[in-house]
Amino acid sequence: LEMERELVEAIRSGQLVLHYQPIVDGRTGAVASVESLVRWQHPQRGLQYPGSFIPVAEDSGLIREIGLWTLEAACQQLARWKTLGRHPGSIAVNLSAINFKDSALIDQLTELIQAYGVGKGELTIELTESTVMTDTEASLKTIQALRGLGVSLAVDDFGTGYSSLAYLKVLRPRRLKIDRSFVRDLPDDPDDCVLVKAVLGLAEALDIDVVAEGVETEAQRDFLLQAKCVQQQGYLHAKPMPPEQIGGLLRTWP
Ligand code: G
Ligand code: G
Ligand code: NA
Ligand code: MN
Repeated sequence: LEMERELVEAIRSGQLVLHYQPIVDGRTGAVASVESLVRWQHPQRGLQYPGSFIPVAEDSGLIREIGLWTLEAACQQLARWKTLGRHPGSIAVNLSAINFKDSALIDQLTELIQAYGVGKGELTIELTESTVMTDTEASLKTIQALRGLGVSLAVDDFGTGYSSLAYLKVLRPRRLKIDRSFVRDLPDDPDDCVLVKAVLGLAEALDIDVVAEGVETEAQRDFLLQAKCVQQQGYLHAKPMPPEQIGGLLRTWP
């Protein structure tokens, strides 16, 4: 309850910040797009990571405000970068299942896109596999509405939940992110090698982009490149960083 009260204050007084982790072309290191990750700049305890407060926000309902705040902050940052002649490709925002199932989401996004001049494909919503793969009928409606707004869908932590391949075909996300637990033991674990290649083959057949998460070593990077997984994210390439640090790495725009 103490934390709940602090979180309300944090939202109100601007203590939440977004950091950005690049998704790069593993061949060149060039930034292909970015993922936003929320942090809480706590006045006493310092920088807090989402694992310490997102679950509290989900239980208390505050996640609705945080979800809207992150979407607006990301759209604002996108517009700022474009004004500065930089472009992140696409900004991904992580949303909780509660946000995805919120009937206000599409109206909120419609307003933000208008207010900040967000172009088609410039905003991506990142959701866990279990969020999109449960209640698929409702999910499909929301995903179609997102698509209509030019907002892309990325399925996060792919492989850790239960995925029906049939639903993947129906829901057609723009991007799958292979969970880092499958990347960690590459290229030594033959099972993981086969799994990663299988996901890549499946995604190619369905025309879905793949991002490998948690790339920490050159051996992982090189295995993935050989398997034609070009888009990579992880500490080998870049850690999450504040917007002023990443700005210079973005491609010039227009
Ligand atoms: O930033 P970090 O690597 O600690 O992120 C840990 C987890 O928190 C990840 O699963 C990530 O998806 C989640 N997360 C990060 N930012 C946000 C956010 O803005 N909203 C929600 N709901 N989850 C987030
Ligand atoms: O669930 P999600 O994929 O959104 O989680 C993102 C989290 O993963 C962030 O907390 C980020 O700091 C972390 N992360 C990003 N790259 C790496 C990596 O190479 N190794 C590890 N262990 N964590 C990473
Ligand atoms: Na994510
Ligand atoms: Mn993930």
